[in-house]
Amino acid sequence: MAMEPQYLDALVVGAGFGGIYQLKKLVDQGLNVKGIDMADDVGGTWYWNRYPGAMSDTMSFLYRYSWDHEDLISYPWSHHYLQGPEILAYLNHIVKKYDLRKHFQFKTELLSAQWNDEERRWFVTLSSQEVLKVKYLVTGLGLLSKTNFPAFPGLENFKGELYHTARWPKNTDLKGKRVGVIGNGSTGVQLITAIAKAEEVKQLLSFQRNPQYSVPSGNGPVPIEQRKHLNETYEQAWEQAKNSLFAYGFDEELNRPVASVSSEERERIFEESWQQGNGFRFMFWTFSDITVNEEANIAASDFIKNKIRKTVKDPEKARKLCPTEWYARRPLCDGGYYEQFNRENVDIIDIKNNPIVELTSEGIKTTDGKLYELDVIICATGFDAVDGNYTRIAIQGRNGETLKDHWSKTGPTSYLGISVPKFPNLFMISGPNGPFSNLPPAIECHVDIISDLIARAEKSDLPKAVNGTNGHLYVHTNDIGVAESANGIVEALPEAEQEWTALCDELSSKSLFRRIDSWIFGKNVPGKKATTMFYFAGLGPYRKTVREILDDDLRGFKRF
Ligand code: NA7
Repeated sequence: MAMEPQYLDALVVGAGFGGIYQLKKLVDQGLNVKGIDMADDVGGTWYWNRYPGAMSDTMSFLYRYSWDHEDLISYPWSHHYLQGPEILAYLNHIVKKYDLRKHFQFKTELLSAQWNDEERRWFVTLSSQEVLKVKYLVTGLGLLSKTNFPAFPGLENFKGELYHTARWPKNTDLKGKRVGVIGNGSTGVQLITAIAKAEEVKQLLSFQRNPQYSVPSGNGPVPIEQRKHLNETYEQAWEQAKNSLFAYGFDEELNRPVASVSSEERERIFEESWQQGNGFRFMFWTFSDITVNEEANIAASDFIKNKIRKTVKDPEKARKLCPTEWYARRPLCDGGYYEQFNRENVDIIDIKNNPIVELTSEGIKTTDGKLYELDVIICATGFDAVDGNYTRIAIQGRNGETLKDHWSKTGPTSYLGISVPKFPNLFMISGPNGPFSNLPPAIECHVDIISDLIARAEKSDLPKAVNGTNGHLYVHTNDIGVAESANGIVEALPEAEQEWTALCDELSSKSLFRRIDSWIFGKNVPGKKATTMFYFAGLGPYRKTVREILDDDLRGFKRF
């Protein structure tokens, strides 16, 4: 039997950094709102990515919300970086502190959402069989959330354990096992380092297609004095981060091309950064042109390759670990990745020259006819990033067009990374062409904008939902005439989306990142349309631009 629809002001999808903050904001704004997540608890990315070594590579003091000063100065953390479980604990702490759990419904998936022009609401179907009618649909589905699980032939034949890092099961035991890891991006590098260091596995083979550039993270305990100083200057620290390009806690170098210094000075600057640690710092604090100038890029790559050769004792392993592409993927850092290959039980299998042919019952077979016998295969193969979670759900705007349809010709697009024409009152947290930066402050910025847009829509007097007899909050459409109301809608104009898309494209046009097949330009998943996925001018300029748009009576949006 079909369930009675439940009327809500807003549905927030996702219980990660974005969903938690969005829910809090809308509750604070007096809306009746519900949050859902497929997982059985909060955490989003950090709920799913429980693989050994999972860590944020943003400094701990900036990998959190900025809006609770008391919490910022009192919540404990010990190291420069946070491990996955610490981030989960932090998010749980925030949910508890603000009593948000009661608004969330877990193990619940958004199946479909259809805009209804007559009622001016989203009709939403959930996996729980519930049907909701909501004014605002806010999606915090995660940039890196839908897994990319390559369809290797024979996947089903492997009789050992087969995992994807972003669906890591609880209580996995790798002791004494022969483990193969496919993929060596951010995740693979962290995983390989952690598993090798734990010294539990019998053998660890990294099935590597393209070697990556990684620099030390510089992780370690935070001295008490440093924390004390931070607590005294936290507001300035956020101010700096939010107005910088990537919000990683340093001022990016904007005026020092590699060619402007002597080779000795260049080495000194690279070495200083290497000693200090952090991938973003190495790429963006040292010089201003590593990602846009070929010679500068080669200088940085050569520095890292020399470090690899010095670190890895076996020349053949070192050769395999030295990248051959531009240094133009998301910058990585590690806690001793290259060092792990000095262990006898850790090796690299070059699957660029000898690709994987199939998985057999025993392990992985490559084109050179070799069969690598394994007990566990771990796919650290990344994500169908940014739009992957949107195109798998039927989100239908005006005229029945889905987001997938809308994006089928151009690739994923939006206005400000938030709003899409013909999808009224749909607000994406970190949608396509949002700012490329440390995620929590970017997410926070999106949530603040969305909350502002919703507050403005609310001012246009849509009737408030009322308490129903069944305990739900709902509105009787017929009683109070929602269908007749012409207010409360915010929607991007098509030309605003086109201009924003063209701007994002232009901003990345000179970047060497575009020449690499990575998720940042949608080039990591077979069949996916390669396109610009981010606004690359930085978080600071993004925030300034958005502020101007909001102050200019919502330029690029229509309201009705
Ligand atoms: P990434 O960065 O997309 O890395 C995925 C890795 O998996 C990378 O080494 C890929 O090789 C490899 N891969 C993907 N598909 C295949 C197939 N079919 N065969 C062999 N190898 C494959 O994902 P991560 O999870 O590491 O990181 C994603 C982001 O999360 C990261 O940037 C941070 O922002 C957090 P390739 O390089 O394409 O040759």
